[in-house]
Amino acid sequence: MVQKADKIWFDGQLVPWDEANVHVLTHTLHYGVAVFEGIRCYKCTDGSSAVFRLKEHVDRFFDSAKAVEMNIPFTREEISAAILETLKVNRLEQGYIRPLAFIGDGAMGVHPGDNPIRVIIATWPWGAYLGEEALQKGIRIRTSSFTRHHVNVMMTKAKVAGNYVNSVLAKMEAVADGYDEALMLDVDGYVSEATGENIFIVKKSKLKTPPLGSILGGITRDTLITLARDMGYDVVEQRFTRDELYAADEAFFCGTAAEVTPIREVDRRVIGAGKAGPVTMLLQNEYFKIVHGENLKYAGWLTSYEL
Ligand code: PPE
Repeated sequence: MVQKADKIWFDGQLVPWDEANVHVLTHTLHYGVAVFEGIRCYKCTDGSSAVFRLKEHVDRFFDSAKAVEMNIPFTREEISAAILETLKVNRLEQGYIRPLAFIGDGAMGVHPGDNPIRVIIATWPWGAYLGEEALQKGIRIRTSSFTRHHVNVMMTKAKVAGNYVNSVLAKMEAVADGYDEALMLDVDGYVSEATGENIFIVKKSKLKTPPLGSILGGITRDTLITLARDMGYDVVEQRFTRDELYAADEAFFCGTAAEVTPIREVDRRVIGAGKAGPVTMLLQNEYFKIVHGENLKYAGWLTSYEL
């Protein structure tokens, strides 16, 4: 169960958690057109709290809305300020932030007509997405029987609620079969991403991640590409197949929620030494330093707030 906070920001007002409700004829509930973000804030080593890459998340929120022709009735600055306000009112030192824009009730039928575009921002404490142990020991995954969206079937660069039916099906299948997460292939059979994470492989100290085709352009992916290159690693954005993944020295998933999660087994094949790899753990360690404000080189990615 999600841990309740005091308030949810709803169309410009802070309303009590239990009163943040919608009508059952909310258009999005029927047709799935909503856009959302997932953002983390961390308690920093100096005792302050900070949101990680707020600007990039808010920009992607508006880019997603544009892709589905949704006019968010607030500016980027208003949404950013509302996120910080919601964190403060909920006194959240560390956790997760979920902005969501959706189509309200009014007209029914596929065309949303002039139905209002409504926006909420919820926050809650959220620990390790795939469990603390996963971050240390790595996870076991399987290739999904569900294919990732074709780029002309869904707006894959947009974080659209309806896109996630595909993720939910893949995740349920993987968990029911005893795996931690699903690996999704694109329509051509190349490795795409997971249900809520991007993927990297490491071979001979070189990193490879799928290009921006069918995948969500992850902000964590971008963070790790920047970080790895700054640390002197070669990083390429290139398609690869599942057998290349099987033969990798290391593999890991990344995302706001999943952070940097090592993969130790894929489709019953052990990856590398069958535990979190050294490059993966080095990057994970650096990532955690950055989000906790311990690496001033990347301080520009943090937006501090006072509680
Ligand atoms: N791919 C998908 C499909 C995805 O949903 C995410 C984020 C990513 C890649 C990584 O993107 P980024 O967070 O910008 O690095 N998934 C979010 C949703 C998790 C959920 O269960 O809800 C997240 O990590 O917040």
